[in-house]
Amino acid sequence: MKRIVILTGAGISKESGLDTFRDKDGIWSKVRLEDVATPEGFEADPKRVQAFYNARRRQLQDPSIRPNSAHEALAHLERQGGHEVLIVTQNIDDLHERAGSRNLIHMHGEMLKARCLMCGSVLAWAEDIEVHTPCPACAREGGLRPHVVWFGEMPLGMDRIYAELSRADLFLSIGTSGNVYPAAGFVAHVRGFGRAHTVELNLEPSEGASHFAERIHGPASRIVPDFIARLLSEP
Ligand code: BV8
Repeated sequence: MKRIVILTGAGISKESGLDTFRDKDGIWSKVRLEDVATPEGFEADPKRVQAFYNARRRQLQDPSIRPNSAHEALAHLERQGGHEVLIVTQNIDDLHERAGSRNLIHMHGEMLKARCLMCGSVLAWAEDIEVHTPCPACAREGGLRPHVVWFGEMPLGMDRIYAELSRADLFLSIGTSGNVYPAAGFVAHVRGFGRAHTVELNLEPSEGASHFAERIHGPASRIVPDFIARLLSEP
């Protein structure tokens, strides 16, 4: 039985039809992250930020957007029960859940949840959020925002993540460019304990590729199922 911690990023959802951030046609090539993924951007122009997330929330619920074989392989690994599996995702989509993964931390929040700045409620949310949409819990207006972690904000679940990283026997990093911290620092954190095997599975070498003991490059929908099959065939 191995303790396996799996970090995922936008690359695992690319073949499901969701854009990545830093690829040439990625999200940050179309809109400035400072304008739509920072508290300052939200303060300056909440309407623009709500519109940015409303469009992505609607797209995520389009029937054409479905988990791909990489999400499914990770859910199978967890269900198969031979190993302890935790997915730490930077993604705010729900494709891991829809593939069947349960032991999952959304460290950058979730597109299908809203948070009220007035009463602190975190609510499941599938519709658009407008600037004056009232909070269903406290009925006040003007305080609803996407339950998403912006730059400069504290990622979610950090204590549990670091605890699991310190116990890991195997650390996989799938579909992430290794640009955003603290997620990009997880591999160095794990290696500091001198125990876990570390594997990068990505379309191309990430910023942090040199930190990984093993690097497998190619589309996630192919290399992830192959890797999981190999892992499950080991004694
Ligand atoms: C924090 C919101 C303190 C949700 C995101 C100066 C000032 C202020 C802060 C900083 C600073 N300098 C550094 C920082 C820290 C900052 C940071 O790292 N900035 C970077 C840009 C330098 N980080 C923060 O502010 C974080 N908070 O630090 O708080 C703290 C620190 C430690 C402990 C506690 C507290 C908060 C970061 C979260 C920001 N929110 N998104 C949303 O709108 O989605 S970040 C955004 O980037 C997404 O969450 C995304 O997931 C994340 C990472 O991107 P990737 O997932 O890697 O996507 P990317 O496009 O980059 O790469 C895709 C990869 O997939 C590529 O490598 C590609 O080759 C590959 N790929 C493509 N296709 C495929 C594929 N792979 C396989 N198959 C394919 N088919």
